[in-house]
Amino acid sequence: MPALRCAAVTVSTPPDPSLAPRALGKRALPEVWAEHWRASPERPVLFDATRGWLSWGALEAASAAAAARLAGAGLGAGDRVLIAAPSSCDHAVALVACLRLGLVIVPANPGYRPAELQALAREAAPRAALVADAAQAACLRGLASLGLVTTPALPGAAGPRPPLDRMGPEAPALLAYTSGTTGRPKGVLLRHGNLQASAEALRSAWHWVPEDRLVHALPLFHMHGFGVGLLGTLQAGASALLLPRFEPGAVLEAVARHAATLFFGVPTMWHRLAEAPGVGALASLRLCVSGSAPLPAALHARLAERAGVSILERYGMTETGMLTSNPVAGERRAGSVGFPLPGVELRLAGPNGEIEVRGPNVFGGYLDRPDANAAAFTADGWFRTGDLGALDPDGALRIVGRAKELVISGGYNVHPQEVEEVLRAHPGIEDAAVVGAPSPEWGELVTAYLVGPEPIPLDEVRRHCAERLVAYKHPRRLHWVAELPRNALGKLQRHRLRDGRVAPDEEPG
Ligand code: MCA
Ligand code: AMP
Repeated sequence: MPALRCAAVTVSTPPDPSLAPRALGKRALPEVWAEHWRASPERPVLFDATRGWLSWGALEAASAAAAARLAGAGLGAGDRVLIAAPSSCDHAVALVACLRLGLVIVPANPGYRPAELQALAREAAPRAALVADAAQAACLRGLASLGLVTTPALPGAAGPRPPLDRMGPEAPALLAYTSGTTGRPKGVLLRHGNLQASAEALRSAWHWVPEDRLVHALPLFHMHGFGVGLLGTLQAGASALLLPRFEPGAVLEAVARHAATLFFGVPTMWHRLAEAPGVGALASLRLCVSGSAPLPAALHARLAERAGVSILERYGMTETGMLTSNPVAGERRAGSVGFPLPGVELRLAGPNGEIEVRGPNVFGGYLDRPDANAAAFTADGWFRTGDLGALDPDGALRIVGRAKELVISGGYNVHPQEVEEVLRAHPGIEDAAVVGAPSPEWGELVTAYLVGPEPIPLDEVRRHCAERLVAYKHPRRLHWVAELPRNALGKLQRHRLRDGRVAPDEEPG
């Protein structure tokens, strides 16, 4: 039996009874939204530069109208809709409409290249796709399983108002794909109850109140921007400004101009903000949160020194929503991801301390992948995160490593095998290995080691990757080597490349 150490302490109890976590995992998302739009239809909820402020009442009306169009196009509960677009009010309204109608959202990166998008669509088999980019729409049109593709407006004519807000917590809500290690993407199916549990736990732990206003500069197609930023805002009855992209000046201006109280970022964003002129504007925020990748202790200190803010770090995953957080009231410890959130059980297993979790926020399994599920869950039902942890004496969790082969660059996950497959497909490359090299700005920088009969120009390698992979997966450093380190069984030893134990023939291009 492996050693098990459990984190018994949960993140601090909220001071106010209205912040106590309610019905974790037991309600569908729209149930609580309806309370907000009935109670305060005039209050602002979402802003973008095109639409200005949308009130809760306007969100209800716009999402009902969008749902009517989706229903008019023949879509009904359980149908999957692929959505790929930059952040905007229209995007958020489409997401809310899907969830109210019982549709299952399949989020996609609007920067995916045709092969990536088609692989995802083949696996997810959506009945419809809402895609902002014309080239992406064109590459989906050929797929027989898709009923319709519209770009960028919602499909169909506005029909009669369909039945809305009828699902229970077990209804599927989100099917998010992770690239996976074996070429075939894995579908993470999250139910309404899973998403509600995570959003409600954050509302409670972060003392998220209707008066809070978030500057939201994260993509809506990942759990951080969608599950934490958007669903957290809606769960709390609060408001958010949606920025189409992250730019430090625009964030700082929005904080000041709109009297914001919250900002959530990945460490790369915090790195850029720390050096931005006017970073002191962050001091007016009630809460600054970092997640998706480790926040270096030096960056934590730099932000304290330059902006007077103590960043709160938290930890989560697509499969589980949010898992742990530093306390809002109390020490926000640099290098620690804090304590389990309400409803989350956490233990460290085995000699390396792999983090295993359980709770109403945790997904039920990868869609139609018994192989992957057998590996991902223990016999007693705990989900293996693939992250390695250690507990401080007071129970606070530190992430000390990863059991999984993964590079996290600027908060985006890059699976080395996926990039290696693309590199090996080039006729001038015989073998390739991809690792993450430490980078103060990106956390890890995608770095490729190449073997070939003779080195081809690195620009040609870059062009090859750019055609096939979204920009964040591109190797930023390329090295030719005589051979790749492999063990006696021929297995690639990536750690030897990461440790710099293989000398490159050529310096980074
Ligand atoms: C953009 N580029 C990147 C990245 N982002 N390259 C490597 N890693 C990246 N993350 C490319 C650009 O396409 C461009 O390529 C070049 O790098 C420089 O672009 P730049 O303008 O500097 O970047 P940016 O557009 O400002 O993007 C940086 C960013 C972005 C804002 C930090 O990466 C971002 O939004 N990251 C957040 C990802 C996220 O939401 N993750 C959450 C996953 P070229 O020069 O070729 O044009 S959910 C998760 O992890 C769990 C649930 C959790 O705990 O949150
Ligand atoms: P994703 O699959 O995109 O949901 O990414 C989840 C992974 O991001 C986790 O398994 C961790 O490896 C990593 N992660 C998220 N938050 C943190 C954090 N605060 N510190 C270290 N790693 C993190």
